[in-house]
Amino acid sequence: MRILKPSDIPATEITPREVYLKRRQFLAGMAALAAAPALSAPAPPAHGARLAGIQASRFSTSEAKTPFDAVTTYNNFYEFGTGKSDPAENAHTLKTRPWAVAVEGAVKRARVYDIDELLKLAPLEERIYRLRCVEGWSMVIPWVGFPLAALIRHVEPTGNAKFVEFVTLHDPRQMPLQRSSVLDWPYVEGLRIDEANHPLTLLAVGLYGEVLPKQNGAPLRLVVPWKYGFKSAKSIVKIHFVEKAPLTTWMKAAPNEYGFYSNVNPQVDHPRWSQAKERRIGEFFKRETLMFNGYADQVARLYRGMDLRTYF
Ligand SMILES: Nc1nc2c(c(=O)[nH]1)N[C@H]1C(S)=C(S)[C@@H](COP(=O)(O)O)O[C@H]1N2
Ligand SMILES: [Mo]
Repeated sequence: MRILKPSDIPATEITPREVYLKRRQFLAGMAALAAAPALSAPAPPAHGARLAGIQASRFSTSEAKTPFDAVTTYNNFYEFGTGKSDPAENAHTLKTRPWAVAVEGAVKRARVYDIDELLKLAPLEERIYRLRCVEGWSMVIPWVGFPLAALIRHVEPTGNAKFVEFVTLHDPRQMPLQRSSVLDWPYVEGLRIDEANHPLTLLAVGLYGEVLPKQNGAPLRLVVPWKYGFKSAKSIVKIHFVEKAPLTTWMKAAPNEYGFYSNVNPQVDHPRWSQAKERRIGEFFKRETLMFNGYADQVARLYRGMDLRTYF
């Protein structure tokens, strides 16, 4: 996102996925001819355990889903590398059991949850959401999870809980890029309490009916479909209720480029590129980006009276 100069941007970031996959296959084929045992084609994406008892949701889009193999091989998860295929290749070192999530701060019932308790906290739903990355691509992903509001109800926030901070695991033995300073670790994101309580805000534990693949943020990640993808913190170990807006990782990295709200907004450009259009992964022609990523009917009221150029 910020780290790469245009000249450094790998082809995977600016090329439609089919094109680069074909190119990779071609290059792999050439390499195989040159050094047969040394290189092989990339392994197909691994499938996980099926999740049981998933209910459909009225919040799902009917748009065509992005194929499983694209959702699980074209990722942003800088803890495992900055290239789109790095997370799928490297995230196997992440250990997702046992996994504890501390829910703390301005709440009456702070506690540490085991991930398997969280899986039983509320009925699991399938939510087919659009995901719009700030880089200009988008996908449609059938998440499995439950509303964050269900967890918030359990811990009973106090009047001082104005914001919620989400913190990713910090363990350089499991997350190799945390030995580098490419970002200020651990990855931190945040929401205003009303955004966190909004019925669209999801804690995801799966996708395509299966346990969440590691590269997608196993075992627990946030999904906030009307905001740019980077708000959706992966592999969460702490949910912290606070009085002041958390300083997020991307605000620290480039405060003029990434604000706290980060609502998808085709009218407010990133300082270095337009946000008016997006490329849906798997499609050739660009689409118009929709206000609040198409969720304006549900979320515009949260921002009534706010200047979205100031609060970007
Ligand atoms: N911990 C962590 N969470 C993260 C990221 C990251 O680098 N580290 N990348 C973000 C970005 S930029 C996007 S677009 C989404 C991508 O989610 P996906 O790979 O499951 O599609 O994850 C977000 N969550
Ligand atoms: Mo992103």
